[in-house]
Amino acid sequence: MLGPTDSTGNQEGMAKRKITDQQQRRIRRKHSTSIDSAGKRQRGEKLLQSGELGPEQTGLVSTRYSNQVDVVTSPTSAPERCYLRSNLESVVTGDNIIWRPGKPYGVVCAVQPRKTLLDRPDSRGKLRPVAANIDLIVVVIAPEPRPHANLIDRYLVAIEHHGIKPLLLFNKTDLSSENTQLSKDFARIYAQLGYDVIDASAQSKHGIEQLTATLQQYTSVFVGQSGVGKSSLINAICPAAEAAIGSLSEAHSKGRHTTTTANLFFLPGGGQLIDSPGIREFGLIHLDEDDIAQGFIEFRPFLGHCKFRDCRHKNDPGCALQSALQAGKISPQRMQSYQLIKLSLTSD
Ligand SMILES: Nc1nc2c(ncn2[C@@H]2O[C@H](COP(=O)(O)OP(=O)(O)OP(=O)(O)O)[C@@H](O)[C@H]2O)c(=O)[nH]1
Ligand SMILES: [Mg+2]
Ligand SMILES: [Zn+2]
Repeated sequence: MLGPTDSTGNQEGMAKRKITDQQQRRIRRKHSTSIDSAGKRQRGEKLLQSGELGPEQTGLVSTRYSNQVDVVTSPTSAPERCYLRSNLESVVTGDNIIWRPGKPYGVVCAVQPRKTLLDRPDSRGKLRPVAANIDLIVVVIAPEPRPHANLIDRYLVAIEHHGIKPLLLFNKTDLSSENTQLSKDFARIYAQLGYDVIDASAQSKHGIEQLTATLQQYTSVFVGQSGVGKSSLINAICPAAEAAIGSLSEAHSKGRHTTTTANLFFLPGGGQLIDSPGIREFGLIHLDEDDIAQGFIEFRPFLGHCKFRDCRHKNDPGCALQSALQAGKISPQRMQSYQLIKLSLTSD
């Protein structure tokens, strides 16, 4: 079917003009957003010079928006919206900052050094920080959906690489399914490797007290396959957080908010939780083979002891990892997982 023609009856001319119009619109939009963000950044500087702000104090970023952040100073304080000083490169949820309060807006003046930083690639593949100072990642596992050792190991490698403490939470202990035994076996295997493991059920509330007590000491995040019960667990620990997350993602999909990172919540029993759907899935981005090997904690004593420096830890002569495997110090399952993850790096 032919498309509409312009007044001269020339289809080609119409197509050309259409592209040009579209391009012009795009240029106009781009131009206006850059003016917009530059303007907002200048507002931070103007406020600083205005003399209307309160004295410098410490605070914690609870939410990052495109040009502003919410800052909290205690578990009970209301979030205060702040502009950023123009020289601040990146400020994310979980950042400890120095700020000056003001009505209606304060200004963030400096970011304190970070203990840890989670990042993920944006739509162009560039790594972007998502959340700072997370010191515990709770990997949620359940009999349903069926757990996979390789997936658990991928999480652990990424967590080890970030220098964050992992906790394996085996949820749905109330459930009896054909994978219940498998889930129990995994709990035992990872506990033997030295990982902290908690059995729990968001439904029966078994283990929730122990989880709450553990979370008290940390700024944590929940990760894991869809359907394992992350939201249910968060809800069991802190109903306010889950409700807020729900309403926020709803608002987000309607385009009302421009939250680019995640939200921080104070847990009623102490501790902080950082959450957003985006932060729950993070991959093994930008890891090399050494990082992968280091991510298998029981491999560490043997690394660097292979005969050849470029040992692939497969059939190579004098491989310290293969010797450890023969001696039963490394399980065949974890060795297989390691080789699979290495393979996936080259095919990613
Ligand atoms: N039997 C049982 N079911 C549970 C338990 N925890 C969660 N569920 C159920 O598992 C399903 C998924 O739970 P969610 O909390 O939505 O899982 P999620 O990990 O947040 O999933 P995504 O948001 O998709 O990543 C729901 O039907 C829950 O009711 C539990 O402890 N026992
Ligand atoms: Mg969920
Ligand atoms: Zn080797």
